[in-house]
Amino acid sequence: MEFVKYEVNGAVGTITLDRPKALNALNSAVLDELNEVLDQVDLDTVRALIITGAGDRSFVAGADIGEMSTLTKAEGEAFGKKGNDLFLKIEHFPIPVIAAVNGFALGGGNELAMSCDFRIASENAVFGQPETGLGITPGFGGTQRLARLVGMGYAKMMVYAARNIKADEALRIGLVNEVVAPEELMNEANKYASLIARNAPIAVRAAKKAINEGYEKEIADAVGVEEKLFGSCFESEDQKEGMANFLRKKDDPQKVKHVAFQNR
Ligand code: CO8
Repeated sequence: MEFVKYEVNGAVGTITLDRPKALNALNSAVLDELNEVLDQVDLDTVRALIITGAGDRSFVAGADIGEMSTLTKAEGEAFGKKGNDLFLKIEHFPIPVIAAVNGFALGGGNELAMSCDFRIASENAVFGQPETGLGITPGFGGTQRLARLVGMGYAKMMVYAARNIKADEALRIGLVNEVVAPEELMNEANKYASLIARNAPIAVRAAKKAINEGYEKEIADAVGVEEKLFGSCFESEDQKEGMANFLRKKDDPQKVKHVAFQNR
């Protein structure tokens, strides 16, 4: 692939968007390649994904402004749908996806980061939705996910004013979970991916589904979603092994600190 690299290390997959001449901006080819890479992830062995940008300046500097500049109304809608379909695929990807934000996360870049399960940023990261300054609205889910993540007030301020914010402000408003030194970013993202990967994969996937599906529902219906997914875990070998391990006597040599879950 020309713009998207994929690397697997144990149970952690890392997707790197690599289009240096445009600060990793998302053109149609990048979106297509990212979609293709997601289809290639081996869900039997990979248990967490990290998405990052190549280089030390930019995660993704937005959708490609050159490509968008001549779109018609219908083409604009179609381009928006292409991004939205892909970002929904990331949001609902069966395993957790972590955004490691290593610089500019503007427009479509911030929208990509927000479609991931959570975000770890380097100190030099910059977040924003500059679209109104370009004569458009955010178009890859920004008007929706930003308000859900940081609340209406900050979302409206960022979108209407098109003012970029630095990592510390993003942390304060809850747009990112953690901010670390640039050289620590991938270590930190890998640390969380590894923590996720050592837990029972069926349970982790069920938890992601429960949080995502329940979030849009009334609480009484939302806990119903959880009940079903919680119940389904009891059909797994990993639940049996995980609980049996806990219940083994303290001095039982068969008891291990972390169960090597089998994904079954
Ligand atoms: N699209 C295309 N090219 C870009 C983009 C982009 N979004 N961002 C940067 N580039 C290119 C520049 O044109 C430049 O190319 P060249 O060297 O050939 O001139 C190269 O990357 C380096 O950029 P700069 O020289 O501008 O670097 P600076 O350090 O001076 O500035 C910035 C860095 C601040 C990131 C600046 O490049 C910038 O403001 N970029 C645009 C950011 C932006 O507005 N992003 C939002 C785009 S709109 C969007 O994402 C909407 C998403 C939904 C679309 C739905 C469609 C229907």
